[in-house]
Amino acid sequence: MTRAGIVAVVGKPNAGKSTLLNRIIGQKLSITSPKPQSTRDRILGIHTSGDAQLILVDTPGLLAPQYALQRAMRAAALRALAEADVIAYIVEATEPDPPTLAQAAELEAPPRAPVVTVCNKIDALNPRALKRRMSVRPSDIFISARTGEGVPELIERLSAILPESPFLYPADEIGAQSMRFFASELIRETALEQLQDEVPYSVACEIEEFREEREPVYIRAVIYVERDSQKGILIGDKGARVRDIGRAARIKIERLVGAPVYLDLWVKVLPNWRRNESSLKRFGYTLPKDQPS
Ligand SMILES: Nc1nc2c(ncn2[C@@H]2O[C@H](COP(=O)(O)OP(=O)(O)OP(=O)(O)O)[C@@H](O)[C@H]2O)c(=O)[nH]1
Ligand SMILES: [Mg+2]
Repeated sequence: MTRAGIVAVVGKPNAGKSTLLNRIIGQKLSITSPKPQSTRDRILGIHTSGDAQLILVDTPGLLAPQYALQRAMRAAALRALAEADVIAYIVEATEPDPPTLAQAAELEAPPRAPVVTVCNKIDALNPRALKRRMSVRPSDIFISARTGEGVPELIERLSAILPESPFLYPADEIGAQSMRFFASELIRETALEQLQDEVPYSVACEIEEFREEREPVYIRAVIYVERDSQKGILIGDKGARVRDIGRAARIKIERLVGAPVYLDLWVKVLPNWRRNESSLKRFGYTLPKDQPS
């Protein structure tokens, strides 16, 4: 008898959802950043061990949307909640009194699937504070996605709740998205690392060409920003900034594809793309049907 199903990983921005997905999968599939709102769409990670297969769905942080991209992000999180067999709701150990999932997601009705509340970042608490926290929230699972502490117990708890089912993916599969997608995400992550203030939020990345028949793998990618001034920042003095981003992103992509990569990186402006429905579609974000953009 095997168990398999979808585990939605949800929570407020920056709670450590993507770090947890990567920790469970044992490979970097989802980009992470100290800056909130790094994940913009659902990221699938598959973990098979023993007789259980967890199809983990990392999601954008739950927030009240203010523009079209954030509406698409919220919709992605809500879709994952609706499709889940189990929900892992991630809260931060350093947040004294975290809201319930229904409050954080502003849900009208509680979600259908059972919710496991996961208290992450326990490495950031001293032992006394952690003990106190455990005594006031005894049904939470306490973990550190950063160190891995508590993660095996979490996997066990989630596996036990999954429905009986044959495996839904081959047991050796860990992801379901394309190399193109991962490459564009790694470029965006690098931009998040190297840019400040509002600029990283205005970044989208599009892969125009991805040729892997020969080495080095050739990738032509464009970083889009919303304004000319941002383009100037991205390019930097004599192109230094975009060169640095390209170099750091190339190393990450090489690790992923396991081959040398030539990354041909460009910067272009697509005015106000975050507020524009057709631009969002072009970058692969899906808006909810019944809402205006
Ligand atoms: N100390 C500590 N930091 C952590 C832990 N897990 C994640 N972080 C840090 O928290 C920050 C946010 O992590 P992410 O995994 O990107 O968080 P997220 O919930 O996916 O964020 P969004 O995608 O923006 O909603 C990063 O700087 C992580 O390194 C943890 O267990 N302990
Ligand atoms: Mg994330």
